[in-house]
Amino acid sequence: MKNIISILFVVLTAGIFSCSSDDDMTPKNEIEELTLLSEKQIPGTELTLKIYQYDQKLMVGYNRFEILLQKVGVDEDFTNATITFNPMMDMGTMVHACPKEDPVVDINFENAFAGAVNFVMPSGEMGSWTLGVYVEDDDTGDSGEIIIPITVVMPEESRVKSFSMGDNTYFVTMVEPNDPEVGANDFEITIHKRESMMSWPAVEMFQISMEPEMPDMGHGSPNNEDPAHTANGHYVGKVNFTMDGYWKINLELETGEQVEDLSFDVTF
Ligand SMILES: [Cu+2]
Repeated sequence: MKNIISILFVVLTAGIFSCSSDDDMTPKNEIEELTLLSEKQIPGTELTLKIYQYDQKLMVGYNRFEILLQKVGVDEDFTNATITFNPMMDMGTMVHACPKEDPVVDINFENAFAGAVNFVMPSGEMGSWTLGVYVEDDDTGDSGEIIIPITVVMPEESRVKSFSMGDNTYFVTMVEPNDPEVGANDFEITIHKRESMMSWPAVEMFQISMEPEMPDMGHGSPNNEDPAHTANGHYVGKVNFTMDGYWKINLELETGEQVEDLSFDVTF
């Protein structure tokens, strides 16, 4: 019976694909294929904004965004602007921000501003998040901000770790692998310092060594590349998963005389 169903499925889907027009063959790099978070006019300016998120849900971790601007009445993307992200969590007795990368015109999509926000805790009873997007029109000098209420959820496996060293608290966020597979995967983390509730600068000073292991099977893997700092607090290397299952990626972060050990779980 199972076989018949799977054959039927193959025949049916083959039918669907053979009937489809060329329109369905558009490459997967259209910005509209991302998830539209909000579309608004920026108060005090002649600009409208569309902001897209990469994943269906915003998560505790590294979230990428793309922004398109247009002048009202002009059917063309506008790029002569400066955009600032203001992520804010209201916890009742206090508010705090989180690490972020302000949007800049990027090569991912033509005329789109690419940015990111590292949410450090989920929305819930503890508090609620908003994402402020402040836009300055560099032609006219006009500026304004929109505040978007958002919901941030916790992923099944944590992608943000924090630790204290000296007087400082640091936040380590796993950016890649996002979609792990057997073989060599890009490995990327960001490191930020909580300077104050509102200021979370990137940190470039760590030397990192990495050792992936399968704790249930008692083995690691060869041919890994320790993450090294590239730019803006991003550290990039390679992690080699020799099989699927539960992996623990052990990291040793070192600066000066101080060392901190932490790990990320990856199951696929
Ligand atoms: Cu909070």
